Amino acid sequence: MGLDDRVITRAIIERYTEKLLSCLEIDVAVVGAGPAGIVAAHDLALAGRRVVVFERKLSIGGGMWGGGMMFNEIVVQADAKRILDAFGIRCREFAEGYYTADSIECVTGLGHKAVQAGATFLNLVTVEDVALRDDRLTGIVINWTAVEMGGLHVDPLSVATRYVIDCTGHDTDVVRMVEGRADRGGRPLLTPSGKIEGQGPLWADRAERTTIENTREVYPGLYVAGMSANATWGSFRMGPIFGGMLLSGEKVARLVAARLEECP
Ligand code: 48F
Repeated sequence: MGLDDRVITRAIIERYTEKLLSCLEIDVAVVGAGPAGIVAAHDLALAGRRVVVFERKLSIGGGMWGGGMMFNEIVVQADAKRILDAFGIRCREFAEGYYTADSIECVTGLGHKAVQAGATFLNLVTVEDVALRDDRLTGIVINWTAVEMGGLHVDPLSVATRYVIDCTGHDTDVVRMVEGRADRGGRPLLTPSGKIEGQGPLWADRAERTTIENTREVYPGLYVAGMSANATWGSFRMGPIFGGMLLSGEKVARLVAARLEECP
């Protein structure tokens, strides 16, 4: 039997439309498909939650592909090795307490398990704004990244969600959007200054520890995880060590799952 181009086109459009329609009212929107976002989505999906990851780029993985300065190996500390093990990602001890893994295996391994756990990924979609009601984050505003790149004047669409996790890394994109609304329908962030505290210089040891501490709610309905947590709460950057990102994704999933259970 020959292949019919019309069926191929129809298959893509119908299946994607089905997928997109299932993403309009969800439990959790994860913004950014770096390592923290992927682990968070995986764990929330396993907990039975409707979770969608919005990623502006074509590829998921964020800053993980390139390891450090394009040397595609990453370093993970002892505390986080069990997460790589759970995802079936191989690593090797380099020195006591330091493990290395192939960054390609890491991104593909994390992504594969997250999709199979039930998380939906919408790549090529940028979160460009937020919806706030009664001092709470209630939704996100999305558009095709190509619209932004092309500078096209096209209105976005919106997604209603019970929680948002900002996993946008150094950008802290969602937190920035909320911060910008403090005096226009919103209120200050829960940070000491009420604003984004900003990212400090490189200090792997402190940064990795504080990433976990800073993984928390920063505005009603909005959590931060991964590098975004440190940039929001004013801690250090960590460079190409990724254990903190994995542990932060795991922690935020636990926190948000608990909140969702409080109000089913
Ligand atoms: O930067 P990224 O990998 O975040 P992460 O999970 O990990 C940080 C590390 O890669 C590294 C580090 C650790 O050693 O410091 O930097 O915290 O991934 C962030 C993802 O968010 C996407 C962006 O394209 C990237 O893939 N992103 C950023 N802004 C938006 C977005 C947005 N407005 N809408 C959708 N995706």
